[in-house]
Amino acid sequence: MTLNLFAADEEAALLQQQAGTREALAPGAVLLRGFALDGAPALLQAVDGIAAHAPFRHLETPGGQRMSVAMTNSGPLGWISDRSGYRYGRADPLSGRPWPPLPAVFATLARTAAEAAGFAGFAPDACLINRYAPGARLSLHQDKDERDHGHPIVSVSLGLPAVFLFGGDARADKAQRIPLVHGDVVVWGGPARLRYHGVMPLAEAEHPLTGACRINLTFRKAG
Ligand code: MD3
Ligand code: FE
Repeated sequence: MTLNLFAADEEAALLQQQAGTREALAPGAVLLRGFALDGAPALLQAVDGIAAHAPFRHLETPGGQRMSVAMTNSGPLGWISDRSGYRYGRADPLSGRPWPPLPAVFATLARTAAEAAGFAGFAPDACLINRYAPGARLSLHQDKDERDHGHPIVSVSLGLPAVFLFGGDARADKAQRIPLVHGDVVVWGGPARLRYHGVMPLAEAEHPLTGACRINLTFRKAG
């Protein structure tokens, strides 16, 4: 176990050194290593501000399972799941109030990352914020609750590293494993937009900025 933990630290350190590089994962999918590194403290501070008004919570799937990932939202639209299904809504069901507004640092990061990946003019109206504690995972799924799949999704990884699963157009297609570390940004558009994807159970570790957790921001044009 100790050896494994050292190996994980070493891999994360090597990946952090790739900050500033870009990698085409597939047609329409671009990994921008470290794109959010300089902005990360401000992004995390904004997450705290959002969570003070719309706390992280474990949503229930339509099948009645409690999700291991804790979620909240910012922006005019927020993604929710409950016994009646998955959807975007303007109000936080916990408070009945609108979701906290999209902070300027969020909107700017999403727009500049999308532009760097070839999607100029991206103006998200929803940011789903996922919080992973050790053991939390996201099983393979597609993101298709948004109205127009012509818009990309921009994802930002903060805190602990994770192994991302990048599958194909069918659930049974073999998935690539892509390690994502603090500050990495991935833009998913074009033919990659409806690919199956997920996140492996988070390994136990500590990050200097987030402690024992990983935060993922996904920016969407949902409405
Ligand atoms: C590939 N979140 O919130 S972000 C999600 O790390 C979600 O929390 C994961 O999947 C996370 O829906 C992965 C990467 C991601 C997001 C959207 C995609 C990859 C995608 C849409 C299409 C293809
Ligand atoms: Fe997703």
